[in-house]
Amino acid sequence: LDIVRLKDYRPPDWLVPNVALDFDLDGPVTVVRATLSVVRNGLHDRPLVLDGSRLETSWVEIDGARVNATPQGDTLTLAIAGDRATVTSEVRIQPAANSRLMGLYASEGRLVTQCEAEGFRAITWFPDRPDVLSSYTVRLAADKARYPVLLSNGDPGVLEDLGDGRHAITWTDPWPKPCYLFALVAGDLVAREDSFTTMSGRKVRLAIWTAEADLPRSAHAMAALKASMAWDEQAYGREYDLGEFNIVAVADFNAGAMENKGLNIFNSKYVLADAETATDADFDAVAAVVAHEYFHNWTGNRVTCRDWFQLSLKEGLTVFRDQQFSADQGSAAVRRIDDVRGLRAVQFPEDAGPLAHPIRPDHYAEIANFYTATIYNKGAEVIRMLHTLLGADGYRRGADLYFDRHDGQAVTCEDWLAAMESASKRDLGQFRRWYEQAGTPRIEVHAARAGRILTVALSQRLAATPGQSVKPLMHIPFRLAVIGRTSGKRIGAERLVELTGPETRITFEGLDEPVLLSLNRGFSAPVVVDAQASRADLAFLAAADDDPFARWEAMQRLALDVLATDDDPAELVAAVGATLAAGEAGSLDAAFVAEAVLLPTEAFIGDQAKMVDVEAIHRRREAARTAIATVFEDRWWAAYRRHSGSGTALTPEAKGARRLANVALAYLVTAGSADAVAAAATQYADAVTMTDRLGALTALINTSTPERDTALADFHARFAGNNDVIDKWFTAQALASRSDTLDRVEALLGHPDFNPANPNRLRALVGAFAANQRHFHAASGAGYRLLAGQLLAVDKINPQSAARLAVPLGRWKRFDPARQALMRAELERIVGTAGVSKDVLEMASRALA
Ligand code: B3K
Ligand code: ZN
Repeated sequence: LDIVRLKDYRPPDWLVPNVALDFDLDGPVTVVRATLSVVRNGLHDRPLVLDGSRLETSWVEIDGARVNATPQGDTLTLAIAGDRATVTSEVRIQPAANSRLMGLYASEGRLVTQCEAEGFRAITWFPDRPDVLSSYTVRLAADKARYPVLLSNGDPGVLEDLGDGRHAITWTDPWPKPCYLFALVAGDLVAREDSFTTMSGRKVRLAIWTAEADLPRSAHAMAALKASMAWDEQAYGREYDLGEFNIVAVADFNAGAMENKGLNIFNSKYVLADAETATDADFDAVAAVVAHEYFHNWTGNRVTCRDWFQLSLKEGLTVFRDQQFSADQGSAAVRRIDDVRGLRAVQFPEDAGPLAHPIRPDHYAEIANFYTATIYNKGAEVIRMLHTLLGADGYRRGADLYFDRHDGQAVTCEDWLAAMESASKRDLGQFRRWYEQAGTPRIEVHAARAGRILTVALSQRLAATPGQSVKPLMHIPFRLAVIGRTSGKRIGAERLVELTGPETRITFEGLDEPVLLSLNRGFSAPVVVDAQASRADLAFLAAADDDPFARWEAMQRLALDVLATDDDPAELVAAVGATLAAGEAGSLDAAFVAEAVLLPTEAFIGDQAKMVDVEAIHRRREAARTAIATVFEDRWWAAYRRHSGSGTALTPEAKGARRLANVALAYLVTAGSADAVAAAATQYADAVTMTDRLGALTALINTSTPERDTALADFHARFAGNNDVIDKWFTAQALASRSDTLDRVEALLGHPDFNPANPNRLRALVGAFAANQRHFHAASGAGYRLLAGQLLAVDKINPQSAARLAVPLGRWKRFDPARQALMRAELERIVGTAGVSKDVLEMASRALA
């Protein structure tokens, strides 16, 4: 494997201020003519080196003269005499045969592009790196009937009729951009149109393009787009900068969406939503992704990355921005809990295993493998910590300065930090380590009481990660408070402590009653907290902590403590009862209650132990679930009756009610009465939202009842042809804990609707199955074999999709020796397979290390 290293970064030898692209899109072969104006960058005599991948080159000219240019593998080297030249080339590419979904490819008969990170080289010869910024003029010519809509970045010219049943249009993007932001779309699409007037009074035309049948499902995305545009003006002072903004929904897409300048291309899963087909979580995800891609217009596009090691510069920042946006739109507390749950489910294990890397990595073989939860979600936590340390005003001044200084540039994480430092006058020297060091810090907490004073000692510990054995101390903002053990009230103000040394001591004075610590409030830092607390104290905090995150966390800690043993879960059951009571009394809202009464997942319980005991975790968790279900059966019924039937409204209250009703229904079915199964079947049949229909199906999925089979069959028939919904049908079965799950998944691999070339479908079945701890980690190793087999098959179609499937096998160190051997054997089988892609080879060999 060729390794690319940050320390080898050199500015580009040649710049490309202008690009003209001419696409002839008809037929199985697309002809691409590119005209690059190239300018020597600095004093040197090096040639122009262009990147290309799988291009069939017809000819190359320098200043109008043909040159005998022979590509060497994926590069084309051109000797240029002067300091500037015009380089023209013609290549042929075959989008219909492109199953990698990078570059130009076909999806349901439409032509679309995906260029980030290195897809542009599959379209034409070009210095494919983000620090080469160019102004683009793009002409698209195609058959009118097959490709009635022709889109690219920027502003459109007039549609020309070419007279032979074909038409053409030229798009001009006034904003220089790296080639990874180039996009084109051609096909039969219809638009939902709207407009937005910016803060300076410019009217922007908005369009969301979908297949005709999907048009009604784009209303939510449009509303989210307008809300995002307004929010970015108000929260960051950032205004949109083109006359139009287009979003296109595509069925086959490697990622969630892509922020191409003025032409965002989306995985249809993150655009299309209506009550019948999308859950409340889907609605929220659509809004978050629409916002995320829109926010990239400033954090990513106007200010872009110098090189791909800086990926978190745009991704961590933009995730933080979309999290801020989502928190402002609905229930901030529940959003925060959700963000943390996601971080812990994916990023913490990544940071604790062989695939750990800092948010700014310093080497990679295949950059596509670094679109990780660390870059995105830990990256967002790092930006959030800056926001916490600098305060909202200091942070905003820093962001303003960053945009002022770097508009139109390709910059580094260091530039972002330098702007934050200048604007706030704070020294972020030690804080920079968050960018360099992998691993989740642990904070050990010890408290000692003397009279009315409580002294709290907080020490940080950083475990070694691959390639980083010695870890200098971090700068960690840590929020904490004390809660009176008698009064149940917070005593004094919350404190924000900056942990910079090995140990930090703080005191809480004037205490008149016993107290408990409320730690890492709001999850102020992405750390693991090690603190002693009795189960009784955790139960108390779960009822009394005034910080919603810390309150939820107390219940999680209590559950983890109980589920780590074979103890009677009575204390946990009682704490759930107290939370239900607070909900009944109206002192907690339904959305929060629903989150708090859910037990941690089997995977997360496993993450707490040195060695995951798959069977014991399943057994204990089921026992606790059953106890919670049966002890409170009447109250679950009461909660269910009170909260179900909340219609289709998308208010936080209605969403919270649906959530709690479905949690209650799942507990009721677990308790096992025939009435509960009947209620689930009725809810399934009468549902007016996907939240309720899927909630009922999920509640039934682990039962062995005719109602389950009926609902599953109905779901498939009812939503036949709707890919996003059929994905849910696959996922529900892959996540089931029923003992026949592995056989079911094997059978589903042969289902006519299973298409591993579609990344969503692959993730819905195989990706979901790998998250099913009990069955993926079956002692026989059958789960591992299934995954590796799929990975190897998909690698021939789409290496990026395949490489992602290696991640779960990388957790082998956490399992018993027998499972370790089985998991390693599959990784070795993958690494030993001839012709395996670079993407897969890098992931599987890192996972083995
Ligand atoms: N920037 C894109 C990343 C897509 C690249 C996948 N290899 C999506 C996003 O973060 O907005
Ligand atoms: Zn992004």
